[in-house]
Amino acid sequence: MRKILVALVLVTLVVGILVGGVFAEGKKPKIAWCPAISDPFYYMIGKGIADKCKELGLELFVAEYPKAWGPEVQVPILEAVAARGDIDVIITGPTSKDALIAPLKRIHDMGIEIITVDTYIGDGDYSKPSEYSFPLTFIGTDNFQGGVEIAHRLAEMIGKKGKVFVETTNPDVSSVVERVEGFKKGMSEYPDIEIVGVEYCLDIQEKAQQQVAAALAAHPDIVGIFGTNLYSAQGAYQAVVNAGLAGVVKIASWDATEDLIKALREGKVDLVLAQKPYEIGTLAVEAAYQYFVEGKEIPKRMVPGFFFFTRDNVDDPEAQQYIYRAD
Ligand code: T6T
Repeated sequence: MRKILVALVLVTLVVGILVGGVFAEGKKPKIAWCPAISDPFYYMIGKGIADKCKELGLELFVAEYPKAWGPEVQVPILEAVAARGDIDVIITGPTSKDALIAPLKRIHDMGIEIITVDTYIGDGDYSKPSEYSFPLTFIGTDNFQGGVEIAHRLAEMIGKKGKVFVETTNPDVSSVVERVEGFKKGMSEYPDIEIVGVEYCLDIQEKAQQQVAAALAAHPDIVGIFGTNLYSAQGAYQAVVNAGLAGVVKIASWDATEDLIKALREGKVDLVLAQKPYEIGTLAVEAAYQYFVEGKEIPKRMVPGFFFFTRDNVDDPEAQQYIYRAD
């Protein structure tokens, strides 16, 4: 009996050491970065991912940067990456909160972990069981809050009265949907401000420009415009400049591209919200490392902040870090 007990203790110890050892060492995951689109914001996320992978000694595969936004372009890229057979975790920004659930689930079922950055699937709450709660985490800006704050700042700029217009990208993309909702919520506090329209440019700058030009023609008394992402905002200010209304129509924009920062300096844009894409990228890789190598539980949501550029602070040395520069 004693011998059996000793043997049992020994077996338990050996198994414990083995399991503990595997856990402590962990497997370094091979990461795939699958951007949602080719734009300076996504390049900055990619830069954060690449730098952090280098620092942590992780292998990285970078998929192509799609030229257009949408599931029809994104899904085949994701599927090809999954089919490689050597990827442990895919970091991606789903281009639709609904249409990407099934394709990402199929990839997850192949044994590949998913981290969503910038945009989420479903309602983005991966902490409660649902058909879309399988990703490890969502890392992105508090878009609703950003929209609320933009509304208040734009309201101040236009004297809390008049017509405003929103140029955005798609009705099924979590990031911009929240920005518009936050903006509407913020504007609901100003009874003398009317939102005369919301248009969708599908992330195509020329379309944004045409839609804003049409809105200005239909409502010549528009005094403010919110462009919810870089292509919407860049198209919006160009339409306003072409209409000879620069400075008259106030423009609040999202995403600190060099183009928008220059436009801010030149008085063609009045406010720029900068997200923190580099930090989003580094956090995603850290999460993968902690999960695979350290066996840690990952928070289901991580929210880097944002920064507002105005003409008053645009040249401050400490503000320069927030400009998207992917060189
Ligand atoms: O605004 C970003 C991103 O946050 C959004 O989800 C899509 O558009 C951008 O990539 C800018 O083009």
